[in-house]
Amino acid sequence: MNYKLKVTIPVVVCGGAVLAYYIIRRKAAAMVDAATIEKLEAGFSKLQASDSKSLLKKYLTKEVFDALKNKKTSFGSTLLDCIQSGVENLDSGVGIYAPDAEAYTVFADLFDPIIEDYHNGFKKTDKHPAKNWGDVETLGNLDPAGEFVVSTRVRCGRSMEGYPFNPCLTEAQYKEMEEKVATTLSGLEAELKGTFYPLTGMSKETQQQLIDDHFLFKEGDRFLQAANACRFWPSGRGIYHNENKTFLVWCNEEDHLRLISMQMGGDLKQVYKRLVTAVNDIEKRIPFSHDDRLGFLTFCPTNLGTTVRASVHIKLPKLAADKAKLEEIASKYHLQVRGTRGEHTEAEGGVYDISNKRRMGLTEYDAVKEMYDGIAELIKIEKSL
Ligand code: ADP
Ligand code: CIR
Repeated sequence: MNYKLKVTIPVVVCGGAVLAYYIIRRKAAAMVDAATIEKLEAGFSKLQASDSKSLLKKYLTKEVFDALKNKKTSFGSTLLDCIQSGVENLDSGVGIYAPDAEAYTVFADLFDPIIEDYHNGFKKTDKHPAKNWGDVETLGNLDPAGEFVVSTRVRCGRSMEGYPFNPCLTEAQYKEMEEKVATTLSGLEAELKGTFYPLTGMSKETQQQLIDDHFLFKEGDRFLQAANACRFWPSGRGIYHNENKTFLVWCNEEDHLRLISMQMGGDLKQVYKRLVTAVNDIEKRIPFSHDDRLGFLTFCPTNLGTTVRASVHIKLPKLAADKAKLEEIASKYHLQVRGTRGEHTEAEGGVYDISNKRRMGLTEYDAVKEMYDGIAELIKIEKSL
């Protein structure tokens, strides 16, 4: 037997086995495991049997479910990661989150119709416009006499390039991101100058006071928890704010960053101007994830695009005497009504949080203007009653 043959045969046999092993492993990694499929089937049946009013229930048809149940993103996220919040919380309005940015493409058959429904007809063939904050000077004070508007707030969300969303982050990444955010924000100046306060180590009293004063995100949101967005809490979570708490940044709650400008009264121009200055400055210091079609990328599809939610805390006692009527009129102006402590809460002392609903398919300026014009109309109606 010649020497060459003796060596080649085992190498070929061995090489084939290794190749087969890797092919099987890659297939296994690309396949959704049996336990996940079982949970998906159970979740789908639960949703179907329920009277949930969520967009998830509306658009997760049997056809869409079957087309998506075996798919995975390269992060290993499945349809279950997208829908589990809406399955566990049947009172969800939307019921779906993107565990990583790729989910918007892999599970597009479900995300696209939900996006279209929520953002007033933003179709899968549509492209979100380029960022445009517009002319801040053209906005004014919504309620100069201070009769209706208690406070005004404009926020936007940002995801840091190079990091997935909450369900895929490791604890080390959470800490690294918090460190980057704290260091970067320490460079802000003038009115934006402030301090970063990590949630880790914050006293329960301080935390509760910040929540009660509407500055800090709440803890234990069941919609986020079910979406796997609260792992390692409070690691990597925190809040930055300037001295008089008119400019704030949330770190690693629902989104990597929430940039917020707020103050008492109805001076939307001042609030918006402060936010625009801050975002322009921070964008020079941190690269953010942006998609050509979807705009700025966020964990929840309701926040894609501009990510802008401009809101007032407002008292409209006559209009709000009939809550259904208030909601109906608000939706005519593309506005969304929330309770005093935010989404999924009740109004306290007759104070409602009313904001623009859609954030996609229009510019930042137009999203804010939508709230401005709508609130001006609601105040006009309230005065006429
Ligand atoms: P978001 O999606 O904008 O983060 P949430 O509904 O979770 O909003 O509310 C976050 C916090 O912001 C809550 O404490 C809420 O009361 C507060 N908030 C919202 N709008 C206003 C406003 N115009 N004035 C004061 N606080 C506000
Ligand atoms: C829900 O579906 O009700 C929650 N997951 C929150 C969705 C975000 N809501 C919104 O309108 N921006």
